[in-house]
Amino acid sequence: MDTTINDAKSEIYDPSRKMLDVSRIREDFPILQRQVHGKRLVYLDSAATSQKPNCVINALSFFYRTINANIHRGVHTLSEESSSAYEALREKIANFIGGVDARGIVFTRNTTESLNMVALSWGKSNIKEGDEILLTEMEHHSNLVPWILLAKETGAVLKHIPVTDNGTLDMAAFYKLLNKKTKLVSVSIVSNVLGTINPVEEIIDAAHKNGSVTVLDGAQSVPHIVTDAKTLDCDFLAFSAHKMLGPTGIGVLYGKPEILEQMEPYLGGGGMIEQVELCNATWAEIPWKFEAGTPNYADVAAFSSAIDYLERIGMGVIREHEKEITEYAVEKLLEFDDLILYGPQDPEIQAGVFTFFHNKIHPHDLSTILDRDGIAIRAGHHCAQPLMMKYKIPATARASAYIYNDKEDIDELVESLNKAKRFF
Ligand code: C6P
Repeated sequence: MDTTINDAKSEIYDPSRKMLDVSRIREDFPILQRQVHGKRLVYLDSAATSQKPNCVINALSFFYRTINANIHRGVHTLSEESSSAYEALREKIANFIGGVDARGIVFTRNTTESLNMVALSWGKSNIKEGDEILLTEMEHHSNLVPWILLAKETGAVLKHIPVTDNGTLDMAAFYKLLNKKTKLVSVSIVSNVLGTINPVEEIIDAAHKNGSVTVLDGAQSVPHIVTDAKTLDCDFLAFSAHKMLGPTGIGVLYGKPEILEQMEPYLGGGGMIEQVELCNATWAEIPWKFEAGTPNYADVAAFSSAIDYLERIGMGVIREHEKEITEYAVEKLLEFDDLILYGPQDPEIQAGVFTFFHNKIHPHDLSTILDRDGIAIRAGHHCAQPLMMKYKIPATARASAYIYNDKEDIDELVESLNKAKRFF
């Protein structure tokens, strides 16, 4: 597998600048060598999906060229190699998120499917009329809609922790909302709109003391900050491979094994059974009980290379790098008197997500103008319509950073924003 960063963390991270050697990292990402409208691609849309390094692209091709066989369904060499690659990633993921029990790692398609699985399986057996499900106003639709569906079906009541003016959770309100009827608390660790890093340790601790089950949406945290499910002691954690250099179509649901064991499967079919008769069936052990049908084992093999890549850099170092970019981007964006910048504006509690609204230029127009300069940002409601309604805006523009971005990318963003202003 080729990657230029090897094992030399110190060579790609400059502790005095607290920045990664981005020019070296960029060499590993073929897409970043391309031009858009004749300009260098400045990719500032990693919160939507990350770009892929050569080692991930090559791992997928290597798998199909040399190993490809269905898993757990044959005893020939290829099937055994394929099965062990698949199971080895389960162990790797378990270590990556803090050394949890690998029996708690279920492969899904994405964060969305992982959260739906909790609602459909755990939720249907444990939530009844009048029970309360506590969410937040800053959740992505993936952590709202599964609970809306469950509430409609069971008669449960949805409650939401409000977001304060500086884009953080109103913790005083959280303590008031938490009560004996609260059966489940489900919160994103990092908001995909505000970048806010939520105090999830405190939330989990209080929820557990209250007897509530806890779910963390880690879609925007697992790729960017150390996310230790063991220390956090969350009951469930959901995330997606495609936001952390891995392929699309692979997600993870971590669940505490003792909870997963009590849950019913939510999909039935091959691979998830122990014994099937015509009118009855028993289930496989966890985690296989939740993996019906042929899984996406080839992308799992490629995801393994993405984890290796991130680990070679180090998640702590990645966070330091993004903190520097956050501080710089916030400072630069606040210089615009016609932009509203959302989020905490504090790198200590903000990941590299910068959402803004220009008082004259619609976010879609802004994004189109930036695209002419080769700059990719996202415009829209970011699958967080309730938050848009709270701010009374239809959409925002959002730039988001990762390991291949540096301050120069922020400078280009700022220059292009200034150009857009002159244009309008
Ligand atoms: N947010 C964004 O541009 P999936 O699509 O299932 O991999 O991830 C869903 C999801 C869940 N929670 C959070 C906090 C997220 O940010 C996302 C994905 C992308 O913001 C695509 S909408």
